Amino acid sequence: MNEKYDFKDIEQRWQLRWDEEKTNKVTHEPGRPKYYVLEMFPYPSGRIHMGHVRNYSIGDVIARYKRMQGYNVLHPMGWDAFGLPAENAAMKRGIHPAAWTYDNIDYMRGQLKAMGLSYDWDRELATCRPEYYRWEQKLFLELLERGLIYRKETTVNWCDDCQTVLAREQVIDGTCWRCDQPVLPKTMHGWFFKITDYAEELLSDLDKLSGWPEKVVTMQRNWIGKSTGLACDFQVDGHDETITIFTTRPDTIHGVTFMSLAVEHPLLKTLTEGTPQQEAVERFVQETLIEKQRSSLDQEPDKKGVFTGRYCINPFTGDRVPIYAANFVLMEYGTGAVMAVPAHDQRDFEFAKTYDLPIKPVVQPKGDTLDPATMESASVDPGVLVASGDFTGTESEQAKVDIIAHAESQGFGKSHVTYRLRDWGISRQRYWGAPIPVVHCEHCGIVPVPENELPVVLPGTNEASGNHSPLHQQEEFIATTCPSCGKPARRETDTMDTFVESSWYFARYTSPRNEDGPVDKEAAKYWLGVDQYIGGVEHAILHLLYARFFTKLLRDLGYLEVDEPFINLLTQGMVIKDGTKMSKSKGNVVDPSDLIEQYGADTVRLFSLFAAPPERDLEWNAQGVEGASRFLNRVYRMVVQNLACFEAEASVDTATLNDASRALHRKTHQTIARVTDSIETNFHFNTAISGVMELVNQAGSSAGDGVDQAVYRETLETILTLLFPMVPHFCEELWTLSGHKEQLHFSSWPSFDAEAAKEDELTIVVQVNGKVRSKLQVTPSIGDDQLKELALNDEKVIKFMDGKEPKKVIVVKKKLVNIVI
Ligand code: OVH
Ligand code: ZN
Repeated sequence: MNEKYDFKDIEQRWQLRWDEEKTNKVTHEPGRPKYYVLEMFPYPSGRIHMGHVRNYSIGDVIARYKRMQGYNVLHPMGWDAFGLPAENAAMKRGIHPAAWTYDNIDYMRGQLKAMGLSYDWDRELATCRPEYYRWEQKLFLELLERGLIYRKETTVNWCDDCQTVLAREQVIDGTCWRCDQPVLPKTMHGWFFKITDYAEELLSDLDKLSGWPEKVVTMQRNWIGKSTGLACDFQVDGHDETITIFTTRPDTIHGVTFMSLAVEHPLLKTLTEGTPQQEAVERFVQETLIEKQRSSLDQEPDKKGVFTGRYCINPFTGDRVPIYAANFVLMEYGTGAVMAVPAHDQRDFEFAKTYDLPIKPVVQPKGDTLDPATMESASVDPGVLVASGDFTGTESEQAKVDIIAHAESQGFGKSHVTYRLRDWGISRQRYWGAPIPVVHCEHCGIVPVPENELPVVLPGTNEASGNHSPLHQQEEFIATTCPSCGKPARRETDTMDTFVESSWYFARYTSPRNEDGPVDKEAAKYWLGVDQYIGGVEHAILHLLYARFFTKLLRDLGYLEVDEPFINLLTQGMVIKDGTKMSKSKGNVVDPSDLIEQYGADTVRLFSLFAAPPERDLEWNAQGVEGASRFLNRVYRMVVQNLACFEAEASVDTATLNDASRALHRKTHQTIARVTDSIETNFHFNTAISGVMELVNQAGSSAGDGVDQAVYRETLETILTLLFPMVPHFCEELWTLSGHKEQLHFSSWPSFDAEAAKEDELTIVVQVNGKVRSKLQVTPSIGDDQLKELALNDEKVIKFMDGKEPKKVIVVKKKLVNIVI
């Protein structure tokens, strides 16, 4: 018998067998309980990294564990294949993004297979294939028809040198991060998904996500950012226009001392046309627009503004207040008009200080009197209303309600809800993405590509040397005829944000080869929602929100029946080294393939599962991998040196066991309970593994004690079964070596015998000065110190000690504690 653990040979053989026998293939079996476990699919970036190893090891343990519990488990894998990195890499290397992507997929698939992950590879998908994105195009058309997608003009950051749109963070001090040329505002058309139509449901359905980390739910809630408040009309003095404001602090409305309008506000022009102020306002608007373009998002500009020469009337007080144009008011939020209450809003406060405008406190926080002359900042706390007419004396929360009701009854305002969430802009002026399936016709406008002409294939992907410049530079692609009038027309050249592909891939996996639609409804109904989704916390907001949104869209289009895609979510921590992220620039990257080469996949899996609980960061350490390797070698030797025990009965006869056998039998059942419990409570594989390690120790140390062979067999089988989800090749191999015909893959998760797991109890007599005063029931494994503690804290003992300090405590093992006072 080979007593050395030859991981290379073992892993290759089992991987080949799983491949050939399609061990992990899964089909829709109506009536059988299903379990869908999904890990976030990777970008085919070139090689897998430790973050992937961790993510996919966690997912694989769950998949295998649930299979052993009898579930029909769906565990698929694929590739999030479109996107900018492929285009940049292709540019750098002078190859086609498609060639680069497909090469990476082949290489990374090999790496994942070398990890022994139990995917149903027949369901593999790559989002850059027309077989995938044609269905995305179909969905696009269906949503377009329903008015859930629209096109609008927006202002973008444009670099004329690079001929590209820049993201906010690519604009550095008003210049392009790549070429240092000034960035210009440019208005462009773009496509938008109306996610705001679903804002309320995306918010309220967060309550259904009890299987998500609270932290992620909160992040989503804040991102959606619902606020309820008052929309209220202020009449412009001496003019027929009214200005509608939105405020979340209607309780402060009696403290309004001026009005601020965003520079984009349409009324600015109307109100100043032909007045002496017109020129000053126009100049300010122009300056501010340019400045807005230059400044970065995270830094607030100094508050600046200009008086319009106009006043408006506060409908609550009749006060006449000046109207300003101001640089800090955003047109995108609320109505672009802000009732300014400097006493209770910090931005308004700063503005009032700069322009010497009055500050009028109307909400007094408890135990405080606000004096405008000495206030150094706005007071934003709740309190009791003062100087607020009929509302004086009301608590601010109540006042909000009362004031909205008053405005409604008088007809100048109403309760209004706004969201921070904006519609999702999905247009990219990039080559490597899914083409948007519409045509622009001079006569007919925007015309959808007819369904039977889908997919609109990304050109140039068939030859390695194909043209991969952005579509707006590819005339052969652009020139087409109008599907409606037949005259020459131009194809849309934007491609879709790659987050669109990842918003519905989990649904496609349920019927990945379906040729009749994006999903097969029956398959989707059987498999969805995803019972367990696992991925990095960096996707807590956007990806998860978009996937939730798409689920609701697909439901409303009649494809799905679920409201939410992911029932349970596990967000894993980072893999770090020396306390920081692994990165090429820091030169601290550990390559998983090197580790697999040196130690084998099972050791790498075991290490990544053992080193930390999944939700925490995992600090890389070389000793940890060594330790995992030593442990597996030890178990390997233990099994091959004790193969004889597998000839013993498969069941244990508890009546005839000696002490060592009874103890090992007990430990075995306790370990089953502990491991199961660790997995069930938040997938704490690290404590599960510790449990198995203890059992291995006990089995090792009791080998010489004449242990019953049936007990030993039970113990070794339990160790292999419990470890199987984590180190599958290793366990399958030893399972076969020990004479089992059926693979562990098809075995059941062990159940534990509560009777067997119960500790024997000993009765210990406690004496005080030699007289028996109490008795204790304890487990046999208890240590002397623990026993002394118990005795000294026993109620009866305390009574007889009479408050005196013990002089001496004597322990007689397994029998007695004598306290001398
Ligand atoms: N395709 C998207 C994606 O994130 C997912 C879509 C569903 C949107 C790994 C590292 C990184 C690390 C360690 C050593 C070297 C370098 C997780 C990096 C991801 C995700 C999947 C796929 C990484 C967690 C952060 N991290 N820890 N350690 N694709 O290929 O980037 O969050 O769950 O596995 O990752 S991906
Ligand atoms: Zn036409």
